[in-house]
Amino acid sequence: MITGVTGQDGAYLSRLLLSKGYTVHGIKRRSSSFNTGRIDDIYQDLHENEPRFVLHYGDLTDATSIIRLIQTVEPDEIYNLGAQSHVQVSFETPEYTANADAIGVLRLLEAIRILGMTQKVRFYQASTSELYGQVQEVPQSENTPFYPRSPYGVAKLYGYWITVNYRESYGMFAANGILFNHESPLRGETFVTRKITRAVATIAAGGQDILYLGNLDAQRDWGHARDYVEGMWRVLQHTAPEDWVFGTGKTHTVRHFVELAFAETGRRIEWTGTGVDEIGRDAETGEVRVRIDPRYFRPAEVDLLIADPSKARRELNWQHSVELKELVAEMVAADLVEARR
Ligand code: NDP
Ligand code: GDR
Repeated sequence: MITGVTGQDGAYLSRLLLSKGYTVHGIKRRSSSFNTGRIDDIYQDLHENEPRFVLHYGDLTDATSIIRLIQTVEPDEIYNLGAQSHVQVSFETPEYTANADAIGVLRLLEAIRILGMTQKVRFYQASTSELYGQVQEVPQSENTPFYPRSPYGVAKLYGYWITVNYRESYGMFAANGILFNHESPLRGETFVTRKITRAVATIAAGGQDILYLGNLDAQRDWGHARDYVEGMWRVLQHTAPEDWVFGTGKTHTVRHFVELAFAETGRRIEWTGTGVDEIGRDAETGEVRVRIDPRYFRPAEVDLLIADPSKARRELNWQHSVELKELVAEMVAADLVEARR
């Protein structure tokens, strides 16, 4: 069972599990517009004989739906990927974010307990490098102290600890993957990487002039989502329920990501000015391509994330396979196809 099946990771994880022979039950929420674009190609008609990919309506803020679905599906593994996952949006909707991202985890764990399935179900919680927040130590490992910097990070902190607590209290196989940023052509359009690759592609196709961004100095450890869902699966196949860091061990600024993305379309960006007056120009034509819009600054920022994934490498034999340049190339190429269409 996958919550958040319609999101980036849900789409990659569904494919991975189907390829391994699983039957996948995805939980999606009701929306007034289509929200299944990332999984439409694997959706199977319910009327087919024994479909292996089944979607159910449910919501992490609705305990009744969670209990009913777990009771009906009787899953062996639950991957809790559902969340209000946008850090900046969490400052605008802090209460909803806490409800879905913190109490939502509790609802799942309690449902498992109420239904007497603590010894049957293996539970994966989508924890995040946002738990580290304000830099305490670099690189960040399973032993680095947490200091979240957003309502999202604080909600995820609860999700992390309630998962640990149910493991310790009830002997559940409940584990956290502490995942650093991972991206793909399926990444949501308002996260910075996809926002950049879409804008670069649209500019190349002649449809947009300027890309407006916030903090260009933030440093992130970016990998490819496909590698990270493999990590999630390995967490639940391990002999014991533990907590694991997944990342590449390399970090780059948002500014560098911008440069790499433009380079994919044969453009070089030259920077002038500082702070909100910083401007990125096309080095050849002099046209302004990037400007700062302070609206994208966050009330509190996470400046530097860099993973120490050595435990996952050592004990799960997990390693990222896609470097940043390759990731950017794949994202820009996919967005160029979209932009030209
Ligand atoms: P997305 O934002 O792409 O997907 C989030 C999913 O959660 C969507 O399917 C969304 O549904 C669903 N959802 C949102 N609110 C609810 C709710 N109340 N009830 C049920 N489902 C809900 O995120 P990603 O795929 O990128 O991330 C997956 C998980 O991993 C998230 O929990 C995220 O916080 C966490 N994470 C992500 C990282 C990353 O770099 N991508 C890194 C570390 C952790 P809808 O499609 O209808 O909006
Ligand atoms: P993040 O991802 O906050 O790390 O959370 P995001 O791509 O939103 O921001 C990364 C960094 O880029 C800076 N930034 C901008 N961000 C956005 N969205 N839009 C902009 O215009 C912009 N300009 C600069 C941000 O300030 C930030 O420093 C993601 C999510 O997937 C979380 O769910 C997940 O837990 C973490 O990654 C790990």
